[in-house]
Amino acid sequence: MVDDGMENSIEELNSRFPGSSLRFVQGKNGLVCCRISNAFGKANVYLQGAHVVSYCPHGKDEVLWMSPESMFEPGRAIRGGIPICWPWFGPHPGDNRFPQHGFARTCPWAVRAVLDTDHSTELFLGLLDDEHSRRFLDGRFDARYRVSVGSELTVELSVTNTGTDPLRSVGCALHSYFAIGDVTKAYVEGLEDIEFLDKLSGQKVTQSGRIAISDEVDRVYSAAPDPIRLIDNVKERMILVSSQGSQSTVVWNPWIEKSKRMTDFPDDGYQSMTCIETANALKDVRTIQPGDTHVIAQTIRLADLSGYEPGKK
Ligand code: TA6
Repeated sequence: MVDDGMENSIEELNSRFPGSSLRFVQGKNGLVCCRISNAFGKANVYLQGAHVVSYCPHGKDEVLWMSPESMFEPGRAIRGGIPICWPWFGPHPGDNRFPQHGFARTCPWAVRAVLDTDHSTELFLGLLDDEHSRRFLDGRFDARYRVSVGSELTVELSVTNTGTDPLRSVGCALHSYFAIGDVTKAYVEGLEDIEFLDKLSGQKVTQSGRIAISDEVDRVYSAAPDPIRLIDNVKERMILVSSQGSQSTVVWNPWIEKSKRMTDFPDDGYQSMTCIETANALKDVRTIQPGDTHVIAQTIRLADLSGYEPGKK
């Protein structure tokens, strides 16, 4: 049941939300997908999980990585694109029977509005608490997700506490998978000198220099500098990531062994992707008081490498 009480058909969605740059279509395995296409670019968003699965600025290559082995099964997380990890990041802090990364990414979100303007096409999705969410989160909420396709892509999650008790220790990650030409020729810049938790060793470390990836990387940095740059020397581009409402950034590449262990992830998938995630993780989890709203957002834009010098701000 989606939050407006209606299971919308494709036809109903297209008649309820007419937009010249946006159409609802049948996606994989019967899941509904919203196709956005305007002068700036294209993006595809599945209603399950409010999941952006593709973003292509006009005339450019795909920005987001999608596993060719992602199942696109109802109720199962899609592997790639921008999963919404909410209302916790990682394993549930209190009950290991709960799904990793929360329940928002496997729920059907409702279409609330669409907006076509001269500078962007915006899709507004919503998720309300229900008997399913109350199995995992004792609280009332109204979650709204805005996907804006313009000269850049912005995804913004606004959560209002509609209950009478605080929503405590709410974690989140806009868990973006970025497509790169060759991970051994890509670098992440912008997190220099920032402390991170190395989830593999459990150690706290300070980042020295830019991030080069030559093994499994699973790190939670204790800041969200603006911008973080993913340098791709094969596609000769950089992906710039800016965050709002976040003071923690996750960088993840599963490398060889973990890639093999994931059933919806090709064994060599680690070579062509890296995740940079705008998060509220570890100490950056948030408490949302009754009536208050927390907003977290990630903005993604492409630039070429002309004039780029390694490490230059
Ligand atoms: O954000 C990195 C991470 O927490 C990794 O530890 C890895 O588990 C990844 O998320 C993917 O998680 P998922 O539940 O989507 O397989």
